[in-house]
Amino acid sequence: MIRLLIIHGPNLNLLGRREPGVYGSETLDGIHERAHRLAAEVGAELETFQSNSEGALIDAVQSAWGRVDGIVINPGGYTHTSVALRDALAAVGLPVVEVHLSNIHARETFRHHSYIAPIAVGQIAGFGGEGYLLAIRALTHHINTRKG
Ligand code: CA2
Repeated sequence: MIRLLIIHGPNLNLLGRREPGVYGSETLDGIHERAHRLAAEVGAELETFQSNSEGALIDAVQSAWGRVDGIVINPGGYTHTSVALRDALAAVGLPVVEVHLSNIHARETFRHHSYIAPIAVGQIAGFGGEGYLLAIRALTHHINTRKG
């Protein structure tokens, strides 16, 4: 069975409770419920983690090594700032899919650059919570193809 980890960065715990116009009205718990259902369908085991702290996110990435087969990550604002988070992801060497609720390329210029994108298998942006489900499918396919 494939083991996946979804990681959410800062402020994503506020989902569904603030700025629904930008980030949608679905809560993180709602997204997790749908993600767990899909994971069961595609034969994956799913863990989720959210933190507002850069160090805790890096610890979560490091502790994924040897325990999971792939990571789905929405690094939130750290997408555009964190060399350290990118280094951690590169160090563990697991396949990564980067997810953003909003289309970061259609927003302010400072959101166009991602430190994570170059070390990710791919990026999904602009589909709201659905993006995590697309990422689970894409990552599962990627892992199965690589193994097979
Ligand atoms: O679109 C995304 O998923 C982002 O990663 C969200 C980050 C932002 O800094 C990135 O540029 C794009 C912000 C997360 C803030 O999440 C909130 C959720 C609900 C209410 C307020 C903030």
